[in-house]
Amino acid sequence: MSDTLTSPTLAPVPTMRRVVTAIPGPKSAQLEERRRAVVSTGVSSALPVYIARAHGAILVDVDDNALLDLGGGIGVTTIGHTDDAVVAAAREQLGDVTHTLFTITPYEEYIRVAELLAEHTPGDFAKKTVLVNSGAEAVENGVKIARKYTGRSGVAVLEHAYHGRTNLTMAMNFKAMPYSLGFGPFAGDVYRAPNSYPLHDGLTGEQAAARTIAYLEKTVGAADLACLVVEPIQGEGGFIVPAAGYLPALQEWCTAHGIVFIADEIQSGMARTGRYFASEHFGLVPDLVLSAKGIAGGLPLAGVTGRAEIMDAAQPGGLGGTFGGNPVACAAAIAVFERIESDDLLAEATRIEGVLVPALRELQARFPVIREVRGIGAMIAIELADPETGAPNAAAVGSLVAYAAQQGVLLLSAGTYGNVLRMLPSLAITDEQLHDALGVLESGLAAL
Ligand code: PLZ
Repeated sequence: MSDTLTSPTLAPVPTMRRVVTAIPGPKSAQLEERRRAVVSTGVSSALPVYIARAHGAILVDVDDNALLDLGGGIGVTTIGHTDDAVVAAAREQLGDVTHTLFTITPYEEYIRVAELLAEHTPGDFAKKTVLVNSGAEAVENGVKIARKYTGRSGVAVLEHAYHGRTNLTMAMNFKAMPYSLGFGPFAGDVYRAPNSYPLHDGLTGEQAAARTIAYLEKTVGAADLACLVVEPIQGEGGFIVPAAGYLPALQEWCTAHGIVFIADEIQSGMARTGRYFASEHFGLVPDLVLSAKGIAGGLPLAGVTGRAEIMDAAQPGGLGGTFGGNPVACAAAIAVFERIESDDLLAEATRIEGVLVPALRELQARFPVIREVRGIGAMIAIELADPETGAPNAAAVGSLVAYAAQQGVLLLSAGTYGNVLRMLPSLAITDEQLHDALGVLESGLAAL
């Protein structure tokens, strides 16, 4: 294998990690100084290493270190950094037309993305889409549409959920720190119910669903709920895979009571788990599906897609926004869909699971700090706990993330208690790169 890949736009990016300075290096440290003067401290960076170039699963920083990226910008560069087809499509579109505002003078690329979302989201019925700029905006619009359709205002969410940083979505998140502390007053009529967390609740899907439903019926009442918003696999909460049968039981209850069932597939969707949307693993057919992150290969784009009669409840002019469905982002999204289809990228997620899960289970057998290995496809995590007390072990996660960074491997933490180490590599990551990262993780565990 050649040791470099040529990024179409820039100089060669290596295919393996390479650490040539301290992490962060001197140039990153200088940029960090400049940043401190002008960027709000409210915006933080997990690893203040400044990136100059990227390709596939590799990030190259300003000091010429090459990092093996197992975060993908939190599941955004799902088909790889600077994917050739995405770059070419975006570049071409940039020269054709960069912006018109779809609500003034429309363009075909928006329609094509809506067609692709209608085709690839679960469910065989007429679907419509609105395109927006960010995941949080998709959540906001999904709730807005559900409220208009049902004429009700209540919004149900689950414990350990994450839905964004806007006013409504702050109210929908589980974790106050850092997402909402001091940022109130918050949107009302949001109700948070217990979720299914098999490792900790020991409940079957049926039992957990009965608990969620009983909670919502007692504290709100089904008749006041416009929607239930769930992440099929909770992302920031720690890649929590619910017990079998949990989600279908919730959907059934929603359908019986006229509650719009909304799947927040912002982190779990777009080929991340070996299906277009994680809902498919659970046999779910959501009324509305929210997509963002990986949908446009790194360009900002998000969407709400769902049953035509629900999506059409919004009055003309009620949905939209200046940049929503930008032509360049749409052209990139079309290229992402084409790549997934023509190169069978869904199978790549399954390949990655096949490398990561057995290797992590082997590590679990040797390192009892690993409480659980879980996830589907290219969305895999380990939960760490004190082997004696079972207490969440955020310190161990912190040490592993820091150790890996020093070795040039970018890993991300997650979980309400910060005790989950998550991997959401791009589908372009090779087996060799995965084994390399696993080797670093192993020495990090040994060094704990
Ligand atoms: N819903 C399920 O995962 C974004 C947040 C990272 P935006 N998660 C990553 C960070 O620190 O900001 C997310 C998600 C789910 C909604 C969102 C929000 O998407 O595009 O960040 O607004």
